[in-house]
Amino acid sequence: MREVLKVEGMTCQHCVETVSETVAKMAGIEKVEVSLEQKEVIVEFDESQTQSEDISAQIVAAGFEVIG
Ligand SMILES: [Cu+2]
Repeated sequence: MREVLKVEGMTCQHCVETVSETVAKMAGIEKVEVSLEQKEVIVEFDESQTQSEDISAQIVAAGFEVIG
């Protein structure tokens, strides 16, 4: 499953790395790409192991805002 999340609050490359690492270490994540310019997190994951809500929750817990 591929999902594009709109994420607010990323201001620099360090934020991008924080979000990437936070998502990448979750179970079931196959691929994660973060675009600072587009304010997007593109994630591919195994739906049997995680849900987009769980991914959003982890991003929020890391200090960012997920829109929608
Ligand atoms: Cu930053």
